[in-house]
Amino acid sequence: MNNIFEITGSDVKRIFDSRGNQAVEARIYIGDTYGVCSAPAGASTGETEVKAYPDNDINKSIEFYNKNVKKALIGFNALSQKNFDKLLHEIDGTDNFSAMGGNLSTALSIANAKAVSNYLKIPLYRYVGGLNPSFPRPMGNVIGGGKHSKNGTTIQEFLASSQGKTFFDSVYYNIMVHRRVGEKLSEKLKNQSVGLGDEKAWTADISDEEAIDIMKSAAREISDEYHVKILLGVDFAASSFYDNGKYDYKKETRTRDQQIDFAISLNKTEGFYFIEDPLYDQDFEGFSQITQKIKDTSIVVGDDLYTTNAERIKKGIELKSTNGVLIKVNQIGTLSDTVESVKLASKNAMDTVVSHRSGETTDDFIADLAVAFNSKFIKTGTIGGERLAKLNEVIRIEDDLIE
Ligand code: 2PG
Ligand code: MG
Repeated sequence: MNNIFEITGSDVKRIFDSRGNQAVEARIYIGDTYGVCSAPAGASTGETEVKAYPDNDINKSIEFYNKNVKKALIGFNALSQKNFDKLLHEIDGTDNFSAMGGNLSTALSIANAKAVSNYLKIPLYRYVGGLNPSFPRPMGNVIGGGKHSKNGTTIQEFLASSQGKTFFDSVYYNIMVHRRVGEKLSEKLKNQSVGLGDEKAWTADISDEEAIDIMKSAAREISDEYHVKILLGVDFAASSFYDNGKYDYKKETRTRDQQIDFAISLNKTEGFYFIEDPLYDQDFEGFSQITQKIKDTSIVVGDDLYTTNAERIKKGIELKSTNGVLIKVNQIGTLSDTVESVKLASKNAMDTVVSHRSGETTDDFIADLAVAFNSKFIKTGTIGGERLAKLNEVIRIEDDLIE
């Protein structure tokens, strides 16, 4: 080897994600050491995020890798993550990874960072984030609908974030809220079925208003029983029920103004703290109207609005669209692009929220990223193996750092 961080090989294979869909997993080798990463997949994908696979076909990504990437990586210095990610952009040759697919670039990019952190024998959160790690709060999906289940609520996610003394405690209280909500739904719906959606939130044929009431009463009970503050939130994922200027709910339609008022009332009247994607993903001005009204008592977050894209975040900063940014690596395709977005957001006093996707593998890299980025929350579900993989990893990091 000419340099000690020289990439000696790489490998890409297909595995399966939590929905049973195929997912791409990549390995980057530095001698005997390697980093491995598998990419998740969204269902409510943003219009401007990079596409997971060319023509939706994972095999095209694998072919592209075998033909254009595998050889080009050999001998490359893995230590410069920026150059590695630049190389991926160059090999791809388009401005949005449409040749190789954003999930292949994501898996390779994170696998490279993991290879170096393993080689250096330092945890990924330290390698990415340096000396000042901090702990996010877990933000977990308790009731869900939208594109994540059939016949669920129109709003995609009803979320809880317990503010326990430790991350472990907060995860535990979130699970208690999930459990209590399940009991309340079964009681309410008697013989009707209550199931779990893609992210293991409860899903049932109820209205959004009913979901709000159940969330509030379950959270109040758990809060009283355990003496813990619990923040509530929603991810509207509003692009998924936006149609021609209107927002189509199960039983009613809201105009843009009504939708703005509804989002504001969730904070002002119902006390919800976290408001994600309340409008469709082109309405930067509408977001701004909501944010100006509730920014002192809530975090308004752009997910589909920004797609972890620094150019779009810049626009959001100029228009004061939100005070929070959701962060998903595979929306933009590389770790370096993600870091750029996080830095831009943080510099402009916007909170970051590192997030899972609805289709997940057991990869836990978002745990390290949330700690490295000093994110306010990590949004990654409440139960389910692929969700707990991330939460348990933050618990391990907490344990290591406290000892
Ligand atoms: C979201 C995500 C994760 P998806 O909208 O925030 O909850 O969903 O991965 O389907 O885009
Ligand atoms: Mg979202």
